[in-house]
Amino acid sequence: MLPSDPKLYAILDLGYVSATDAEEVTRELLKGGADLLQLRAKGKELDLIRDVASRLIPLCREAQVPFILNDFPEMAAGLDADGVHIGQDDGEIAAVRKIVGPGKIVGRSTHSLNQARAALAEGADYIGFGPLFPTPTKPGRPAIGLENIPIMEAEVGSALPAFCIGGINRTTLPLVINSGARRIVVVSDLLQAENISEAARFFKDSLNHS
Ligand code: 3NM
Repeated sequence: MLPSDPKLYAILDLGYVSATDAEEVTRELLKGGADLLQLRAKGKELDLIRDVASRLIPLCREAQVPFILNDFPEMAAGLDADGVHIGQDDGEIAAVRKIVGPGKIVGRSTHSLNQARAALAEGADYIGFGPLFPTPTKPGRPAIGLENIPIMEAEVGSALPAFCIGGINRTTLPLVINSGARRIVVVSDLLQAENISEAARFFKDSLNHS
């Protein structure tokens, strides 16, 4: 189940963190107040992804933070992950939900207002909305900017948790919050922080006080 008012969604991206460091970094993210944790491992071997996921799930469970796997609904089901995150080209929510099973979280990336509306209509549990800014974590995807955040929050974010994503860091955060974002996903700024738990705490506190 999703937490009632999630603010900070952290992604453990194996493009930034080695499989060896995954548990330590996850502990830091959880300590800093991440409300959801996703494992993202583009282009990695399935066995490696399964191994890392199986080591992170108990940590998340102990912290009562949902563990979400990026892609691979079958693997998510097999590992009893709390949910799965899919992109625009990964099929229908209902089909994915059938694979991961009842009570599991299914989230969708959206890159425009219309995609956000469509994800709500088809029954996503939450959405990502971005990238707000160009970001090396997802190269080649055009930034959608900040101006549609209030419309997205009013139309979609009032019905399900909507996480703004893409290029959000401790410098851009005030701009993002002032544009109306209530929930965010952060990848590189957290994973590259000198003190990951303190950085996470900074994002979380800023969102809580906004
Ligand atoms: N998805 P960072 S942007 C994984 O817009 C991802 O759907 C995006 O990483 C989307 O916090 C993105 O390092 C990368 O910019 C976010």
